[in-house]
Amino acid sequence: MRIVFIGPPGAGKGTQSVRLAEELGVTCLSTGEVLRQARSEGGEVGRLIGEYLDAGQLVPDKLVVELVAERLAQADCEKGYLFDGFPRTLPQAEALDELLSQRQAPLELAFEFVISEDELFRRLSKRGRDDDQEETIRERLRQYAELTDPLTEYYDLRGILRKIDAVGDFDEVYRRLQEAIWSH
Ligand code: B4P
Repeated sequence: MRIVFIGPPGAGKGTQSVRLAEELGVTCLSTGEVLRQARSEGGEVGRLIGEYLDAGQLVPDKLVVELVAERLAQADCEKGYLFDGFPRTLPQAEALDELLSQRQAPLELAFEFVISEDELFRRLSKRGRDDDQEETIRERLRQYAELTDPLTEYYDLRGILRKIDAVGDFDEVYRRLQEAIWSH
């Protein structure tokens, strides 16, 4: 299967994607993880990426799309994949469509994680990653509303959007994802 997860920071995309990808036997790709890894490797690109992450801003589309294109070309993506946190902007969604149309393998499902801001703050302040400071979380939420939220309409118009209530314990949210997949 070919799936993308869309949702605000802290909605639980990363938490759910690993288990779901394993159950479906597809490759799980988190652009957040890929970017944090690139930062930890250092160098000019790593330093630049780190600046965006620490400011709670999205990394420029061109850079992210290049990383994803490289990853998609690897053999393990042939069996399907689950993208966690990609695409995050309309240009990224269009670039992904372009890459997939070359492979004649369009996306099948786009899950939108729906959750309140209060719950997001509660979760992220408990997690305490470098970019989980209050001011950075606010900026990430602002970027989400401005740049990522419009993607839901993009996928809804195609009939592949499924909204998932992301409030509840881990197993409950996971069951909702499974049900949406079974009824697909
Ligand atoms: P990501 O790594 O994608 O992380 P996230 O949005 O903060 O969190 P996620 O939704 O995965 O939440 P998680 O499961 O961890 O992005 C980080 C940054 O990378 C972005 O801000 C951006 O700068 C950059 N980036 C990534 N992709 C990009 C792209 N395509 N373009 C440009 N920039 C990009 O859960 C959060 C916490 O909640 C955890 O502690 C978890 O334990 C807890 N939790 C999860 N589910 C729960 C539940 N059901 N109940 C209670 N707690 C729960």
